[in-house]
This record gives sequence, structure tokens and C-alpha cells, in this order.
Amino acid sequence: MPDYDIVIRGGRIVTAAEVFTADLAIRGGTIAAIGHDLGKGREEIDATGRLVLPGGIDPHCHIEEVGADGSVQEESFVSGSRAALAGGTTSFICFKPQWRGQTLAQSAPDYETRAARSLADYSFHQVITDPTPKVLATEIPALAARGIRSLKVFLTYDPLRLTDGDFLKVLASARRLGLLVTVHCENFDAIAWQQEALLAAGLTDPVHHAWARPPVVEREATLRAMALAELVDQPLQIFHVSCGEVAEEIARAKARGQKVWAETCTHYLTHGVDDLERPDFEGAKFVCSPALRDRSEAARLWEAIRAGTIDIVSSDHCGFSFATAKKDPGASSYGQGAAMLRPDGTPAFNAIPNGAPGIENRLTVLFSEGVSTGRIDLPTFVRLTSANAAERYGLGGRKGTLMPGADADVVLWDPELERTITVGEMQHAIDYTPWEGYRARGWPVLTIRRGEIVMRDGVLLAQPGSGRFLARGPYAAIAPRGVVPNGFDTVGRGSGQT
Ligand code: DUC
Ligand code: ZN
Ligand code: ZN
Repeated sequence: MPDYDIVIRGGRIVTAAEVFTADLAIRGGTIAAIGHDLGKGREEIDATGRLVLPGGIDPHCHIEEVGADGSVQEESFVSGSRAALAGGTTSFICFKPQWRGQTLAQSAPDYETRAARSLADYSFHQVITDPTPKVLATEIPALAARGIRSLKVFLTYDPLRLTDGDFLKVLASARRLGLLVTVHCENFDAIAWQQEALLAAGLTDPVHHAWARPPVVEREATLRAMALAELVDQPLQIFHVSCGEVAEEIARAKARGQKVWAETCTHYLTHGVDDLERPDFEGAKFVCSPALRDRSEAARLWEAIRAGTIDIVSSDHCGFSFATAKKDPGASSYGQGAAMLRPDGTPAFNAIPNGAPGIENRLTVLFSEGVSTGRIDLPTFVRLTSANAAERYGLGGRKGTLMPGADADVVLWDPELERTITVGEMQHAIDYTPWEGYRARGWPVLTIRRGEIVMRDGVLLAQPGSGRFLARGPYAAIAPRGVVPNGFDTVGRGSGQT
């Protein structure tokens, strides 16, 4: 009778704090023991020469999103989660929509049912676009009680964006209930103003997407978001920091003691504005927001990562196939302004759906760029890809860690395996990858999700529906600081509920 379900022997165990050689044993879906000379496993895995990592957590991805018009993103929970597992990510957090004029309950009521088809574990950020008294007083508290403990607000895109007044209401509600607020920071009016002038001048190419939203529009909105969160004394997670000047402002806020955190995304470390200039409309593949920057910005993002200003790398996976959706100005609410077709039938830059796929390549690209080049060490890689997301989003102790009692989400990683990324070998449903032809060094060879081997040598073994919803309880990281201007606690006095 074996002692364990699985024993992984002789690998180098990597945690957020250390690297050491040991065996890891799994029983009943959790990690049972880490040590030497562990008893027998029903399945024995030789991990000599391999790294043993916690399964990745991608806390920012758009999967099977349903638009206000009922349209559904091509990347389904099945294809998106297969891509996640293939790339070594065992959990992700995606976005439950709210559409303006509708309650949370009315907006995509079947979204959680759709998500239940996932092969990976999952949770949700609730998007708030219309914080009515009913949403604030009853729906958000009900959400928190069901374990959805993070909200997402947009400061740009119509009809998603919030005014500053509505943003304050969301921040206040989150503080009252102990939720984290995540935010997309770009200034809507500044972008609209730039767009109008560019379009009037006949500048309609994909690269003009970046001209319409230069770093200053991201910096302004980031500063504003942080200032409003400071006023409310509400912890804040800044999404997808794209450049050094934004990271500098976040570093300043952190130095003042504010509870503000930041992520960047894989594509900002490997791609640049020049990708938007690729011929034959191929630049559209790289239209995402914030926009890709000058290539020199990647070095500044690495500095911010090393300084701890940025401590999560997510994918912002948001796939739109090149042959179809990228050429369809009506395909998504992630565009801005009236749809206009150019003489060749392709949309002007402002109507190209924003986003690129990345959930499958996130770990291998970050490992290649970070660890294989010596920019970061292995524990930092684990912090960026799983451990910090677990702490930040209320999954600590359960996910993002290798220790007895934690979920057995484990990835066997070959640090020397070199492979060329190509879309034909990928699991995602999108018809391209931004990393086509990229020579990666470091690749996942086996993924275990809650004790089940779900990917071996690129072959997916899990069934749709085997992923679980991750309900998240209250957690310490997002407690407010207790610092408000003049000591006058506006939220504590009941303001901001309507
Ligand atoms: N940025 C993207 O590129 N796509 C989805 C939404 C976003 O903020
Ligand atoms: Zn965003
Ligand atoms: Zn996003």
C-alpha cells in the first residue's frame, strides 16, 4: 500500500524564499510532506535536474467575457484554462462583467456557469461600471459573502469607465467590506482628445493607437487613482504598468506608506511600439492598453521589479484572433470611439479590439527573460508568478506555495529546455501569439493541479469542469492603514454608500 498518491523525487524545490533539493509528496490533493527519503508513492516521478515550482497564478486575464450586446470572447473557459495548464498556470482570476444600466445580477447571469467548465482553478474580480445605491448597499456585500473579494474599475473605455465620484464610491464600499480594488489607469478624455486629432489628420494605423495614449495619460490616471485611494484609505492594486515613469510614481506612493501595489505584464518586457508598425495590419496583433512603449522601457520595468515596486507579472490575456476579431470594430468594448473603416476595410486604430493572448506563454517568457538571463533569481520568479498573487488576492497558504497542507499545485520545470514558441503548438483558441518564433529557455514539462496530473509533456489530461471556484475569505493584507486626512474618517461616518 503506497504512502502517498504522488512522490516527486530529487527536484530542486523553489519557494518564494529559498531553493533546496528534496522530495515532495502529495496525498488527497494537498502537499503531504517535503523532505528526504519519503515513503512510496502510487506514482513516482523522477525530478532530477528539474525545478519544482508552485503552480502559476495569473491574476489578470479576460476569458470568455460576455459583452453588453451578448457577444462572447472566442477564448472559452475550456481553451483558456487548457492554455493556462499547458503553460504551468494552475489558477487564474478573470472578470465578471457589469454593464451600465444593469445590476450585477442582470449582467451576464450565466458567467459563473460558463466558468465552471474550466480545467484550472479560478476566481473572479467583479467589474463595477455602475455603482448604484443597490449595487453598493446589497450586491457588493453579497458578492463578498460568496468569496469574491476584489473589484475592478476602469478609468478609460466607454462604457466601462468610472467618473472620479463613482470611483470614490467603489473605494469606500471596498474599504467597508474588506475588498481589494484593482484599477486600469488611463485618462479617458485625454485619449479621446488625442484620438480626434489623429483621426482628423488621417493617422489611422495601428501604431497611432500608441500615439493616442502616451505614457503621460497612464501616469496621470495612476496618480489620480492612488490619490483617491489615499483619501479613502483603501488599498489599491494598479494593473498593467507599462513604463518607468508610472512605476516611479508608484514607488513614491509606497515610500509614503500607502498600501498600493503594482503588476506589469509579460508583453511590456518583450515587445515595443515598433511591433505596432508591422506591415499588412499585423501591428493590430499588438494593440493593447496601455500601449506598448519604447523598448528602453523594459529595462526600467526590470529595475522596478528588482526594487519591489512591481511584484506581480500577469498576462492580461485578452485574445482576439487576427483573421476575425482584430479586423472587426464591433468585436469588443475594449476599443474607444466611433468605429471607422479605412479604405482597405481594416478598422482605424481606435476601433481595433485591445488585447493580446498571453496566459500560456507567461511563465516560459518570464523565465527566459528573467531567470535564464540572470535578471532575477528563482525565488523572485516564484514571487512574480504565483506567491505574491496568492498573498495579494486572499489565496495565501492555499495557493502559490509549496508547503504541507497547501493545495498540490505543482509544476515540474526543465530550466534548460529550449523551445521555439509557435501558435500551431498552443492550446489557446486565438490564431496568433505575440511570441511567434521566440526562442524560450525554460519550459514546464508536467503540471499538477490539486494532486492530479493535468499536463505531461504538453499533453493535456484534465477534463473540462475539473477546475474549482476559489472562494476567498477576509485577509490581512488589504486592511486599511487607519490614516485619513485630518483624522476625519469619511467612510467610517457612513459616506459614499449612495
Ligand atoms: N487592456 C487590453 O489590452 N485588453 C483588455 C483590457 C485592457 O485593459
Ligand atoms: Zn486594463
Ligand atoms: Zn485586462
